[in-house]
Amino acid sequence: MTTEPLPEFPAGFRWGVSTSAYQIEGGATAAGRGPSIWDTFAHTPGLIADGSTGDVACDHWHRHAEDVALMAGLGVSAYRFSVAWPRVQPGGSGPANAAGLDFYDRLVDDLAAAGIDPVATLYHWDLPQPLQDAGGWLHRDTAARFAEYADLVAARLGDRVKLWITLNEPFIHMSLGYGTGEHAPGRTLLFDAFPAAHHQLLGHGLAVAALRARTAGPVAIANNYSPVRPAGDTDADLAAAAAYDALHNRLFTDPLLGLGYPDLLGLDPGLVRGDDLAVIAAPLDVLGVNYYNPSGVRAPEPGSPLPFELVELAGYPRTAFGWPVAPDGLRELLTGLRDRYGDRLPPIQVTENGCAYDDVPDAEGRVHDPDRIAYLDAHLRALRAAIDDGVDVTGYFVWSLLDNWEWAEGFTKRFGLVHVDFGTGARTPKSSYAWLRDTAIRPGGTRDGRTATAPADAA
Ligand code: GBH
Repeated sequence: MTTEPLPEFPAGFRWGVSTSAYQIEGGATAAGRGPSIWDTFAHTPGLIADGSTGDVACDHWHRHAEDVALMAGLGVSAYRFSVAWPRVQPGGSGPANAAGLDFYDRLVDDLAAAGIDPVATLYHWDLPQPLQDAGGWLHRDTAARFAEYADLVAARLGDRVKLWITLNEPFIHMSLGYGTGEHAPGRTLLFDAFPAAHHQLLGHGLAVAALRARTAGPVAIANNYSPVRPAGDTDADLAAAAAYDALHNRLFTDPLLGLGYPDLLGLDPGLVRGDDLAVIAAPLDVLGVNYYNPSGVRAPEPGSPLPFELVELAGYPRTAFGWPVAPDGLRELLTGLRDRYGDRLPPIQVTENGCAYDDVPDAEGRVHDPDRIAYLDAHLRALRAAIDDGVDVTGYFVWSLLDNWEWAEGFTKRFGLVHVDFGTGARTPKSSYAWLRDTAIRPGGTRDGRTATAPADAA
């Protein structure tokens, strides 16, 4: 990390933190919530690294007021959370469960009272189990169900949410949930998972229409991107890299921005009906970009079922997850989106960026996480450089506010600015929390005139 002060960000730049419902809430059966595919998956022995579930997670269901105070103390201007579909429609269809929506209603009011913009993601992978039983995202009807659910949430929260995000990372949901089976619902269909791409996109487009009918927007989707680095310069490596780029970076974004599906992928043309592509290409106000790391790709071994093989990138430090720390990839990704999509590209907000480290409290109970500070510092410099390159980036959200339940890794990967003791639920701001507050969000206590109000004893 350099000792140069962070460059200034444009006036009005949105500073935020991100979380998702199943990863933090707990309250698995509270107020009429039904099971989601992640309840089913986590409760299946052998699928989660430490055998844990999200039944309690960070107990945000009971501790949300404390968590809003932590955000106020950090000085963020926005909070990205997700609404749990199985709280709103426990059966996946039909009228809203008002008691489930009450929770988000209170949360949104508490955020507004703290001067924090609520940014609501409608779907962060927690499909109501009854919809999975009917085929999940392989089933076209799930797209229509999603738009009905979007309408119910918009009817209740539409007057106060400052940015709507339809789907989180549909690529990861398709590939790990339906392709490789590492995530719920645990299907292993490889390239036969494509219907889960098309139906998520269709659901997105129908939900955009529902949100436009009920609210003033603005509306976004959050995709994850990974710049692709070919392992060598042979034609076979370059072809493999192009195939992986089309799959990871373009399968969702090309149709969203009106270019139709990339042709490299052999998507079954029978999937796409009528005006589906026009529905999917409904105008977006913001593109949400989640960035973690670039991908190394080489030509597959003969006989491989995939047209590429992922390889470790050499020469980068790694997080506790083993992911390379490559801030240059963020600048490359942002300028690459601008170069590929030009005038079709709406303003970008980085809706997730962050890292897992093995953070442990010291003898005084303080949690020092210099690696996370270095990670955030480097990625913010890369982001600022992309703005200088002319890319319109209007916000940045750290993944995550809290250490939380990291999907198949259970509680073994800590991404938080705030340490969570998963036994007691106790929250302890890490040194990165104070660093972000004092260095990026309001250097010198002044940048946006915001004053930290709580908690007074933050690290
Ligand atoms: C996001 O997914 C999710 O939205 C969020 O819920 C989750 O908690 C968070 O990130 C942290 O995982 O190149 O082999 O090193 C992230 C999707 C997929 C991004 C795997 C990084 C790296 C694999 N991730 N990828 S590798």
